[in-house]
Order: sequence, then structure tokens, then C-alpha cells
Amino acid sequence: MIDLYSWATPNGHKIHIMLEETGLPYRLHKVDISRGDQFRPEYLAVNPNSKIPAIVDHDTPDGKPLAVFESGAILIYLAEKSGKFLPADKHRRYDVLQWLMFQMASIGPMYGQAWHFRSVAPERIPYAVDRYTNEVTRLLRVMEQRLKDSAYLGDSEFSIADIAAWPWVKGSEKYGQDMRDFPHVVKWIAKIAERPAVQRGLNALAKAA
Ligand SMILES: N[C@@H](CCC(=O)N[C@@H](CS)C(=O)NCC(=O)O)C(=O)O
Repeated sequence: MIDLYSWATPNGHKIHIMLEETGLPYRLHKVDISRGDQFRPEYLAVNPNSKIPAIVDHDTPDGKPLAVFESGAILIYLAEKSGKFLPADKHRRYDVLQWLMFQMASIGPMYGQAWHFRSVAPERIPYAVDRYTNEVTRLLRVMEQRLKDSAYLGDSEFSIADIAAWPWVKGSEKYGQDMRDFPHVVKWIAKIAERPAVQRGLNALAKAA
């Protein structure tokens, strides 16, 4: 059994979706980041970086519980455990991994900063708003180019690169983007939204105790 510690945010949704897609058994524990649960000592023992998501896998080959934080590392761990969404072929595997890293290093941080300076910062700083909004636009251009030639972001098949990027990119309008400029990205968003496990993953927190 896997314990998942999470909240309904794009980084949390990645792991809800992956667990629903793989069918691995899990228990979901809410970490309400709006009231500071991520700073509780028992949670810091799992993720010293005080962010969601994190997992603890109790079903390991040596019988010792294994804790993993950082959503990209968790996705790789779950892909290896389930044998799904990360191809074995080296060329395809590194295609997927490089697009996963593109999400972790660029999409997550830049969308996050765009959201902060557009919607959270106590004062409007035009330089910061423009910088991060323009960077999100640039990243969408990179994805648009990729999705012209590839059915999915990391591979010809659905993979952990899509699972990582989709929860962020599906809401791009909220980050000041005009999605009419990115028709291939729009099609990719719609195609993934149709997957039943993706829909279950998005609703998972509502059902958690
Ligand atoms: N790089 C981390 C980012 C995790 C992250 O930023 N999580 C946010 C929610 S999306 C969080 O826990 N925020 C709480 C806080 O900043 O105190 C990952 O991908 O796991």
C-alpha cells in the first residue's frame, strides 16, 4: 500500500492521476497547505521541503517503507514500480525523461511565478508580471512545436511527461495566455481530459477522508 500526502493543486494532481492510471493501491492523506499542515513535524519527516506531494510506499522488496518527495521523482518511482508510462527503450525513455525535466524545471516554476505575480502579490509589479507571463508564452511555443510532430509530449504514447505537464498547462488562460495561438496544445489538453483515470485523479481529493 502507498500512502499519498497531497492537496488539490497541479503538483498534487500529477500523483493522483498517476496512481489512478496505474491502478496501484493507495491511501490519500490530505495536507491542507492553506492552513499550514505542510509544516507539521510528522509531515516534515516525510518531506523536509514542506511541500506536497509526497509518498511512502510500504510494499517494497526489502520490506522497508520508502518515502519519496518531489513530484518528478515520485512519477519516475511509480512508473518503475508499475512498469507503465516510461518506455524501456533507451531513446524513448530519455525523450520522456527530458520532457518530464522540462516540466519540473520550467513549466512548474514559471507558471508558479506567473500565478504569484498576477494573482497573489500584494502589489502589481509590471516587470515581474511581464517576465513570467512571457516565459509561460515561450514555453507554450516550445510545447506547440513538439506536439505538431508528436502525439504526446514525451513520446508517441501517453507518459509521465504528459501526467506532469497537463495539470499545469490545462489552465493556461489563468496565466494570461491566449490559447488560440496553440492549437496543438489545446488538442492535447482535450485528449488527456477524456481519460477516465485523469478524471478520477482530479476528483480524488474530494473523496479522501
Ligand atoms: N518541485 C515540487 C514543488 C511542490 C510544490 O510547490 N507544492 C506546492 C503546492 S503545488 C506546495 O506544497 N506549497 C506549499 C507551500 O509553499 O508552503 C514538486 O514538484 O513536488
